[in-house]
Amino acid sequence: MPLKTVLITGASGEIGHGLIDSLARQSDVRVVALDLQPMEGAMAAKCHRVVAGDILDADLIKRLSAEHDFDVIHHLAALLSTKSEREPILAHKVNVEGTMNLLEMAVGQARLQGRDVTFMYPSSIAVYGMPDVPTKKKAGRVSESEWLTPRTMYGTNKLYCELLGTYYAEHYRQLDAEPPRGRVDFRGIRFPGLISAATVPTGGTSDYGPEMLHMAAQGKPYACFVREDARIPFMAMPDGVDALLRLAAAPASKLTRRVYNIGAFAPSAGEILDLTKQAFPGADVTFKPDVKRQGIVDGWPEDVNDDAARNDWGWTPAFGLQRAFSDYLLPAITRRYGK
Ligand code: NAD
Ligand code: AKB
Repeated sequence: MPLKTVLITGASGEIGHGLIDSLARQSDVRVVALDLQPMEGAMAAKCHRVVAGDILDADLIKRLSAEHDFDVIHHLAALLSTKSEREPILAHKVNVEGTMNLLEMAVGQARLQGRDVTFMYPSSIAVYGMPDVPTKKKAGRVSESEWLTPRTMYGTNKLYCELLGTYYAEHYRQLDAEPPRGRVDFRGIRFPGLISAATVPTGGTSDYGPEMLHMAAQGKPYACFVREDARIPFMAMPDGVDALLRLAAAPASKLTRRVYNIGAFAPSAGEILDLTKQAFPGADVTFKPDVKRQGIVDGWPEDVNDDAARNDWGWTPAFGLQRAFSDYLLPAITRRYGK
């Protein structure tokens, strides 16, 4: 079987961790991992090659492109929403210029090799922007074309990069005399907040969900920075990774869109605490809303309509809220912290 070469940028992060684990089980795949941060030994051992470097380093990206023919690129490297709001210029550089560097590399490879290169892009519910809580409640499950009025640098970067990727896939150099021999097959997923048992998030705004659980499991106090009734969609990490792999493998003929919502469950912060307390009755969690971070969460939808993903490529999460806790999060987190 011919080997597929898969590039993962941002490979040392939370999704990268889960994705490398899953890809390592596929014997026909070799992973080239790129991240600013070093990768822990056990993860690095699962990769064909690990490169420490910056997606803004155009020479490095050129070198990687000269050394490998990529079949699939999972472009995960980014600054998340809270960090992006604190450093908006850096966020724009990494999230937009970095993505542009990777798209340029992908289109160069596709044209040179005369075949499509699949480009997977993890977008976010942050592309949505509701003006206030009553509107958010009234909107309910938003579909892909609604409320595309993000209120953060991160959400704005994500929405623009969805458009940029679509341009590279469908209209890049549309005035050229000859049609291209290969294209960038850009595919995006608007992820909800992801909750992993193996890693703890940093720099995001949906972090209160996983932080609450990981702190309770360690017997540490946690002050939740949103209100008890704050509600956004969340998902267990294995489902997030599975979605990336499933969409990457879907036949292009089945896809009616380039960017899809996916949903799993949409608990309030209070409901996450209730489940956390069932497992860790001594959990010391208080609600101390930070008005500004709460404002970001209030701008994100309560839930998403993911009918297109279900119809086109068979999206269906393995974990609902109860099962995510009972069968994935609690056993793995309890093992991790030895409580
Ligand atoms: P993460 O913060 O855990 O990982 C991001 C990784 O990118 C980090 O390891 C970081 O070192 C790396 N990185 C940052 N700047 C870089 C640069 N200039 N060059 C190379 N590497 C760089 O984030 P994650 O949760 O793994 O998210 C991965 C992707 O998924 C991001 O694009 C994020 O926006 C998106 N996403 C995540 C969630 C979530 O809840 N985790 C939800 C929606 C979308
Ligand atoms: C964040 O909070 O920034 C991310 C996301 C929902 O995109 N987890």
